Amino acid sequence: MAFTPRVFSGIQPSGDLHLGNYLGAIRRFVPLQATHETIYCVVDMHAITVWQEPEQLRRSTRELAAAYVAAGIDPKKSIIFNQSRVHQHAELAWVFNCVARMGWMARMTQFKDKAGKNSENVSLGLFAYPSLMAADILLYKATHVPVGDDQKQHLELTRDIAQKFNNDYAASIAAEGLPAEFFPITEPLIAGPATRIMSLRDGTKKMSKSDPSDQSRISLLDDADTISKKIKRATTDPEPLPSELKGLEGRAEADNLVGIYAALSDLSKEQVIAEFGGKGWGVFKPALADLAVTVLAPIAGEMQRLVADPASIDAFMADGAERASAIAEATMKDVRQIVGFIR
Ligand code: AQP
Repeated sequence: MAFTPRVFSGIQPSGDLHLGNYLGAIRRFVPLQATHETIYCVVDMHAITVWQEPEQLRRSTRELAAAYVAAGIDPKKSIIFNQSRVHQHAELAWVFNCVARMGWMARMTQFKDKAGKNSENVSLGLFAYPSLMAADILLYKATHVPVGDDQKQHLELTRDIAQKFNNDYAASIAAEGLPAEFFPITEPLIAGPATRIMSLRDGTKKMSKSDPSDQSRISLLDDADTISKKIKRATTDPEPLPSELKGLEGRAEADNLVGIYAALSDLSKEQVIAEFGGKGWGVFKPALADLAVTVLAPIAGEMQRLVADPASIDAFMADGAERASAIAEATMKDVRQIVGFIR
């Protein structure tokens, strides 16, 4: 069956947004508005899988909505809303908890990374997180999900859940006169030079909101001076940049900085190497710092302007939640029938 080309993606309001979130996700959301129906969610229910101070969660939720708009997402064209406002996310997640298998969930590497040695003491929500993520996506029958590379495994799980639901309930889906492929098998959109931005301090760790070192990431609200300092202090090796792409192999930090330059300038890594090959860090780092400031400063300025007026953010998120609810309820109405719930 032909599904409407529809994009869904979400980011957690769980800390300072960073360059990885921007290049791996938000920046790539913007052009999709021209080709797809687009739904961009602030996934506050995912955020509370680890402890969040309530006031801080409200602030981060508005800040993330502001970042979407500041980066170029139009709240009239796209649907922007916070997840907890559309109760069908929780409702469908419960159904999916009963479709997904414990073994599938136990294989999720992000859970293993986040729980670490403490897996007996983390929330049940953190374990069930990928099932809620599947509900976020499939509630809207999204055909495409732009995400960073770290989310690839969760997207595969979403596809498995959709497939199993379609199979397990095939007879009921048919009895309701609904298409056999009730949920789509969603495609991830993971492409470009910035699918996994690494920490500025350690090229083997991804840049992350939860890294204890502020020097490991560039935050979207960092000022020009802070951005420049963080880039100049970024860990690198002593060699100059190679003149061919394969010279970046085994040089994680160099590869990361070249990837960041490429993504910020909409160039390929080959083009960046063609320009800077043979040059030292004393040339490349200041050029990267200037580029990062040129791209990020206007976004930070616009975010600050928007967060100064929380009522206007709440207004466009309320409008987004209303539009999201209409789609979500249509899906849930069918799901309740398919599963056998009486309403
Ligand atoms: N380092 C990254 N490089 C590229 N993309 C990234 N994303 C996150 N980090 C990078 C992408 O940003 C989107 C939102 O991520 P999220 O907030 O839902 O959760 P996350 O992936 O767990 O992000 P963080 O910032 O690293 O948070 P913590 O520290 O809480 O784990 C996703 O599309 C993600 O791929």
